[in-house]
Amino acid sequence: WFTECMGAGCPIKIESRHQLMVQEDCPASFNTPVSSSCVRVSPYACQRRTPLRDINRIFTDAFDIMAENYEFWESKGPRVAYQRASAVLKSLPFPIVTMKDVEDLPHLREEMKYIIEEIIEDRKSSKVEEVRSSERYKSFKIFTSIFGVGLKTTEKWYRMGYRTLEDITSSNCLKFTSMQKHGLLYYEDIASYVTKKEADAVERLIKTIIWGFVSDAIVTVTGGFRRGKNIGHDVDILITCPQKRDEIQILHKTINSLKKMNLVLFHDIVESTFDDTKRPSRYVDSLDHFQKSFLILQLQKEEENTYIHKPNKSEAQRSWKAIRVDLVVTPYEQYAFAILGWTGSQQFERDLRRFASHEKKMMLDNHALYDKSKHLQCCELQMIVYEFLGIG
Ligand code: DCT
Ligand code: MG
Repeated sequence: WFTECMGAGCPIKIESRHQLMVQEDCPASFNTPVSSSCVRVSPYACQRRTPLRDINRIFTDAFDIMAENYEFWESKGPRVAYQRASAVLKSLPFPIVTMKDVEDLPHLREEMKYIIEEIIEDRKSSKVEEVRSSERYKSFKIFTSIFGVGLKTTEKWYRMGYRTLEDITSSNCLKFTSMQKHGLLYYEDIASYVTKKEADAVERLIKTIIWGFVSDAIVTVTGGFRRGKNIGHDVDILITCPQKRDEIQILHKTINSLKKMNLVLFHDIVESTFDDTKRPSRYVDSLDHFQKSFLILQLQKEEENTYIHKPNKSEAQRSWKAIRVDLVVTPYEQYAFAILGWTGSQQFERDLRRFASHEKKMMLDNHALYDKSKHLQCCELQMIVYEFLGIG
């Protein structure tokens, strides 16, 4: 039902989330190279088309490293600025060749243009190389990639003098949470990519289990795979059912079934913290309040499984691979908003919320769309369509 809603007398079909984006004025095709002079780039990611293949990766990788490093220093302003600039470059349908190509782009600060200039001239930026080779960045990159390890723990370990994964695993004085223990146990598998084929296998498994006890449940793979990516770091799955009594039990039942099949290597359930009186959050990066489970599943390898990456040592020896899966259960009436919020990318979501707030005087989160001028009234899905297409 998410894909169809009724307009003024005629049904509006939403084939994909991309229809919510407003097309650029320039009729440029994204398959054919176009010049920078005919492209107008919106400051909002939700008004831009972003091709899956990033033709300016040499620049966006550099900006992503800068953003990550600022995140490691908990400098939110510069982190968001670099993420935003990186997203702008990812949307470009032409390769950056000269500085003229970037002169009119939004969100590009002088220091960022300097990095672009360095890369155009030398294929690399001294500032980015300095960050990339710094001991702190390298250690933070490793520690934060462990499932269950956030910035606070990373900071603590770094201050204690730990630098490498081996330092952590061989330490006698560190205490780990259960999540971290499992993160370390399956580190190589989790740090490597989940392929589309593996995501499809997880989707089939979860659907078979769920439809075994709730035949009308809706199960959708979201995140990067819904955007058409071929690889990801996890599989994000949204679940809902029309009957409230089914919704309440569905997550626990699913995990029990997975356990009976001996497929659960780790799981953690976070119960819903949904409180209607405390919403919406004005913070564009705020998390949602759905019931969810963070899992590590043991996925049996298929015979014909072809790796798009080199299998790591432990992965090559086993008949299974550890896969990170997020299961999220949403109330039926909030499902459309949850899908919108969980499809990503992170920058798309952030800008969608900023766009709603700054341009439409509304507030959007993963639960609803609120009209600020009408005492935070919850709206219907079709309102999203009308508002964002500007046809209300
Ligand atoms: N999300 C968000 N804000 C965040 C993190 C996530 O809005 N700070 C949304 C967008 C994507 C979705 O949740 C799932 O998150 P991830 O799995 O982290 O992102 P992804 O795009 O699926 O990336 P990957 O392909 O690496 O899994
Ligand atoms: Mg994901």
